[in-house]
Amino acid sequence: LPAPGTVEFKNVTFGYPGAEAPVLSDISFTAKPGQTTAIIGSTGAGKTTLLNLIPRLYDATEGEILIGGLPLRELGRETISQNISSVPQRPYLFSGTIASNLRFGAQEAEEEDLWEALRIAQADGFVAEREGQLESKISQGGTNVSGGQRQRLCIARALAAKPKTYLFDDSFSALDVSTDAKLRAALVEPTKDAAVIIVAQRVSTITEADQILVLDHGEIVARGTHEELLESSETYQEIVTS
Ligand code: DCP
Ligand code: MG
Repeated sequence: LPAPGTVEFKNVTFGYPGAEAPVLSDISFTAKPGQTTAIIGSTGAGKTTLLNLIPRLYDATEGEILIGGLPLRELGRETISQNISSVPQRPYLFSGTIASNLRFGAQEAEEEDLWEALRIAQADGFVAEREGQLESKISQGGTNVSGGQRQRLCIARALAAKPKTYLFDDSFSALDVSTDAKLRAALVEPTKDAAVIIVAQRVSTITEADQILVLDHGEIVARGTHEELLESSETYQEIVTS
């Protein structure tokens, strides 16, 4: 079997229920542990839809998705949530404390583990400044923290769960360029044995990725490293220069 955490798409097609045309067509790729797979493409290309198939928010219409070589459809909800952490495009926080939000996928985590996750996510500074720190209250929907803080708390939550597969949907775009760079540098060590799939808007976020998939109208129109795509893909060149 492929290593745990490996995500394989085999000829996956998906259409939203009731829609005529599929949103994703014949998607095939493998995201391996120890590697970063980046997905880039214009708005509406199907990036979020593709990521959402992995924790089974929807099931593929055709084709197959395998996690660690096992069909996704045969894995239980619990196995999926224990092994895959997803930072959604619109990250959400629950009403409760910062600690309870961070322990969502990691009930057993010690306070020290939570602080470590916050440090990696570049969120320790503002949490330390809040009255009550880890015990400070988050209001319903997380409206008493800023968008960028919410995003970093959700990244910390994903890290605290120590999954084998990380999904980041445009998780770095609300951060300023310098925080984005610091966060991604800090992520290298804790995610080094995991399969990391990143949807990005900024090319600078993904130039180091092991493979980049260029998605256009639900199809992978090019794939390769940043250097390879600069040579081979007009769509990628357009994204880089836009
Ligand atoms: N779509 C839909 N029903 C949904 C979600 C999306 O019909 N519940 C449609 C809208 C788009 C297509 O699917 O035509 C792809 O949407 P995505 O959200 O997957 O697109 P991206 O994530 O690539 O776009 P963005 O960069 O704006 O996040
Ligand atoms: Mg999206």
